[in-house]
Amino acid sequence: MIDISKLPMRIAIGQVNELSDEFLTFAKQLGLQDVQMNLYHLPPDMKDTGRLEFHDLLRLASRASERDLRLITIENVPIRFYDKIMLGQEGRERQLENMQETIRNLGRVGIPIFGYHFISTGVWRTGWDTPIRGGAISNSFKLELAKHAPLSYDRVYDEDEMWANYDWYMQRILPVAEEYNVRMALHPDDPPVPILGGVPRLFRNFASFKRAMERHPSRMHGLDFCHGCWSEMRGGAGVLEAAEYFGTQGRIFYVHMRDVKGGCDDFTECYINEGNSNIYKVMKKLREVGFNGFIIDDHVPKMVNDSAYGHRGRAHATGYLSAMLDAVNMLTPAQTRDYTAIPSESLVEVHALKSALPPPKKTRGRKPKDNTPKFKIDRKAMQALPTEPMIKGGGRLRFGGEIEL
Ligand SMILES: [Mn+2]
Repeated sequence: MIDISKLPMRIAIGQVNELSDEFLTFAKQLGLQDVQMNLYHLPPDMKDTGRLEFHDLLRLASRASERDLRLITIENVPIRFYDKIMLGQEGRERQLENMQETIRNLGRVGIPIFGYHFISTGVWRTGWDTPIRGGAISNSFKLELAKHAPLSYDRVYDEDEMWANYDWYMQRILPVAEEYNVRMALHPDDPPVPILGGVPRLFRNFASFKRAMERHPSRMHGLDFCHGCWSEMRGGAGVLEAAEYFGTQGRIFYVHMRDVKGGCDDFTECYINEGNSNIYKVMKKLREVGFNGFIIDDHVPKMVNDSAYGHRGRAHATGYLSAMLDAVNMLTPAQTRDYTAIPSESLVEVHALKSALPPPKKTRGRKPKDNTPKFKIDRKAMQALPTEPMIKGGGRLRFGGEIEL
């Protein structure tokens, strides 16, 4: 498997559930090397067995590598793969076996990160056609409208049992992630409010992430730092502190970079450069703390004549983030410590760790070397596999009409 601890902080693209030729070409044209996939919905040509199968993942990884791209992360599986785990219902043992096998399969194929969430009722919005700058289409959330929604399940769940369910899952899945070297990256609840539809939303603030990371302190456990959600949590305040706290500990595995206007009880998703946060300051902070994962856009506004995938909105966001990365790379020295090598037991408070950091290296006048290794699939190993029809390229990109985590 690729040693991702050696990669630089970089921009990637994804939020697709199939690797069409068009998408891969788009990624190449944007000058990127990493692609992420979001399998919140499975594409029709992927077997639905209640888990992600080795052969399906291998085909996906090889499709990317054929274009000299790395399939760096699979984010999400359909909620029905682990809803009983999240809710502590009968049948969770079977789902656990499938999730463990999914992690093993990611490891066997060499996909180093699995993005996950713990939101059995998914992302909530109250407006899906909210006009923003220049008439672009976005989405919005008002708690006032959502709080009277009927129960999502048969009863109201309480926070303690949701934590018990989470702990039960982590205690059983992380040892497999350790064994197979797959990093599990936790996405916040979106929107990060205490409860919706009778189900508490655990990962809605700094304290809950701190608790999750401290109770399950594996090197393979970290954050999918959804900047949009962190911005929703406190109306932008505290984003930098959270990025610093978890980033310094090496626990931010990747970043969803989008922004909103407003706080968790009333917000609208917006263009990347008009939200609560100063994105330059966030990128600078990530670089300063030695973050060396990837950053992708997330949800983007639908621009004039945009595609279902949102190519125009994504080209804008990705171009903006690429330029911002160039700027911070020129102006901000990165720490060079390999944070991923920090043993779990020694994860300590941010200030203690910071004092142990080497001083920033001066990079003025020198171009940083790109040591990015190339990721290739072993074709001999592939030929030895049972033959199954390959995924046909050029399929339609399905995301965009519906919001993903
Ligand atoms: Mn997100």
